Amino acid sequence: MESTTNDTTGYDFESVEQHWATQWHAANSGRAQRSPDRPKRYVLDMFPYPSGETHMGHVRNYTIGDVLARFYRMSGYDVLHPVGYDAFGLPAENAAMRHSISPAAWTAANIDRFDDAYARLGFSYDWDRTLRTCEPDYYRWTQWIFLRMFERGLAYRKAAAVNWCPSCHTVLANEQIVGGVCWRCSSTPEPRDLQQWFLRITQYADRLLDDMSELSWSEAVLTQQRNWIGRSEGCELAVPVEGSALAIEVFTTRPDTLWGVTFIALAPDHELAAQLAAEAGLSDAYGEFLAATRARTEIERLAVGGRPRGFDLRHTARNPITGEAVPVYAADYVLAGYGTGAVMGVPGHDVRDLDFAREYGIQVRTVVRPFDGSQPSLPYSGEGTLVDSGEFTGMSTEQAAKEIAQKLTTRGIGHTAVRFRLRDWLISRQRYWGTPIPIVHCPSCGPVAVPDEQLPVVLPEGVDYALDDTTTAPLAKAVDWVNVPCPSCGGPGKRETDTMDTFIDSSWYFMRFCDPKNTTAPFSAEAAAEWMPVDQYTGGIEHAVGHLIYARFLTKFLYDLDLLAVKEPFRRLLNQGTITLDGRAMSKSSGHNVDPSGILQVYGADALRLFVMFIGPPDHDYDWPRDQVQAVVGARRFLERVWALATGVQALGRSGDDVLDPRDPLRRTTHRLLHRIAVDYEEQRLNVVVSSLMSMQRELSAGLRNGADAAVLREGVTILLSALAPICPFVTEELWSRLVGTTSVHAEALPQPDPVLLVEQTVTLAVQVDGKVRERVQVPADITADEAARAALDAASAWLRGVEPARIIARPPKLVNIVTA
Ligand code: ANZ
Ligand code: ZN
Repeated sequence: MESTTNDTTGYDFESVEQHWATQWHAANSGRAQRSPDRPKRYVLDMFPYPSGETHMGHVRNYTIGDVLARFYRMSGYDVLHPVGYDAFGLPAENAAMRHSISPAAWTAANIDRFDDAYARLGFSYDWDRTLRTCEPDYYRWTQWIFLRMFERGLAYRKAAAVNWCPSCHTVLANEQIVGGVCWRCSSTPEPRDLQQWFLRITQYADRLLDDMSELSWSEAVLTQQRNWIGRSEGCELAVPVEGSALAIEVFTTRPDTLWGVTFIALAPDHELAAQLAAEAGLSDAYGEFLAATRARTEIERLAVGGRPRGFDLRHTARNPITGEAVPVYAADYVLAGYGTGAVMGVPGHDVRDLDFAREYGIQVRTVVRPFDGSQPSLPYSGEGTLVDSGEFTGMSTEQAAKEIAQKLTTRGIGHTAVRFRLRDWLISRQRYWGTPIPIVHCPSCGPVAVPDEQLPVVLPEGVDYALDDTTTAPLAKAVDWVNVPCPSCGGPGKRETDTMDTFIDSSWYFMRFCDPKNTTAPFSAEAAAEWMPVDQYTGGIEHAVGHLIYARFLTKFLYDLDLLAVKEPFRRLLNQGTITLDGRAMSKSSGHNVDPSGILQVYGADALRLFVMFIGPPDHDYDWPRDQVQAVVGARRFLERVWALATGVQALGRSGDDVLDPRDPLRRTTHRLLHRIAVDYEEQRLNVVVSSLMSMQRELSAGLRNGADAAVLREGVTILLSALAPICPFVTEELWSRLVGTTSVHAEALPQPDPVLLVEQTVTLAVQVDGKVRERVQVPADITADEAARAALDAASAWLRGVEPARIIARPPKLVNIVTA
């Protein structure tokens, strides 16, 4: 490869970066290829959503991924490092309405800009594998996967009370409601009763939980997933209703509190509730209560300390263990979709039951006391000893729970049960810019799958996607597209007009990257076997429960279809910290933003990459300095010093015989730093890598000034360029081409440190106590004063007998004197 100029003085990053970016792009130098004899690493960043401009968060995220990909390539791995675009979604549609261009055109224009920016930043993607989820040759396979689920009953349609976001004008999945509001626009969702499509992720709840043991993810993310899946072990028991043949099934995790039950509560939507109301002649009033309940979202209804609303059903139920009669209510804090949709109310020990009991004047009992026997303040939900609980009085809660469950089972009125908090995934969206759901509704056959050979169901163009105030999807207005014969009976059918949640598109893209041009399947099992799983996945913590659960679910489903040999998609996960400005998240729309393109223009891509790696551990947040010029200028200066060093060493010329002295101190320093750098890359301490590279440059530059051996300097600079190459690909390539020639630094293996040079030299340290030599210990020759003092204190502990030293005089590495008086 040819270098740009022969200029050995000035570092002109602009021409260097332009030159190499063009060359790499033309050669697609990031191309991924598998060779049977080499290990692989699949390095992936959560792919971008192509809105407006790239921002600093993108730069950091994608630089981390690129640095790791380049490091693995130089460490002997076959690397797959692809990029694509999560190109469907609401923002495109909203922006398109504002600027009156089509969402497709708006998206395509953004993608072009992103591509340019990424090439400019030197990201070493395999550009032949790029994909866009909004293109028919991608979403055809999203539809194909949906149909495989539909055939297996894993995709189904049902009427449900769902959360409607009035400003996004679509329903939301549970995962898209964060802190009670819409994840995207922060509006409060409204409940609506709608026919919607769901994916039966609940069928995978156990596996999603169990397989977490295979994952090298942060405990924070694993905990969030565990809580989201929410496995509860408890007991289901039948509570008979008096004067009726009916029994209410309740689910409880605390059978030990059965003596504290003072009411039974049904979810308002529970069918028994309406039935009991009817029996009591209260149907009209109940209808009103139900309507009022439905006007509140689950989030409002579940708020602790809120005012739960109930309806007295004028019935009593019999506690199956104590035989006591208790009133039956419908209560809006009881959810139809969890457990059995009915609870036994224990206000003494459950916070929401207590809120409810206070509201309705229901008796509150204490049946558990802390182990110390004290009177607890209520509700008391901790462990303890049972009181006023018949034959179980005096028993521990744990023991009683077991024995009572046992008793219920033998009497045939209950059994142990496991319940999950996870709900099925609501995937239909009433918006235009998404993957069409490949279903035709037929008045006689019901929902019918579009046959595979008719895929893709192409999203029609020219649709009026302006929003009205109904919940009807824009596609309903595309009459010609909607009306089609039923694939099954040939009668008049209508296409499904909802589109899919874009989180489906992003739940399988990483598998498509293995085989992006496949026209007969989403990907071949062989191609997936070559690259899956993703070895290193990088992206924001905000995806801890949405995307990462969905992606795990689809992976398991495709595993079940025998398309994949792995059950988990992402082996190692890195959640990069967020970049803020004045402590607030950056946002383009409010102008509270740092635009990378300005920095790129002034300092170049290498300096920006170096800076974002240097700012701190990849998983830590970082507040962007107001005085960003000063900050990035430091990175730039370092590169200028590397440039001066390399060109200075080049000017020394070849020294003839390159015999390298294994005892040369400068060599020892470079090799030791190289050793540390390799370890820190592998452990993703990228900011520490940068500091080591800076030390290496300082040592070598000092060597150059002080007339160190030319061969040693040459070797040192080669090491520095190789080790810096993953972070600053342009300047290292340029200097490499000048100094070493012929090859690309990025195609080279990272040099191995010479083990001989790593062996620590040790010396004998004399340890004095009050001027008398008491001990001698072996210590590293380069021990610091602090380390020497610590080693001395350890060695002399028998002489000190716990006396605090008054002073320690350290003369490393030979002598430490501990003064006691
Ligand atoms: C009696 C009891 C006594 C309860 C006590 C708790 C404490 P987790 O652990 O989250 O699974 N529950 C059951 N089904 C419900 C529903 N559909 N809507 C609202 N709450 C429901 O919660 C299980 C507990 O949540 C169950 O145990 C039940 O209250 C309540 F001292 O039963 B418990
Ligand atoms: Zn039909």
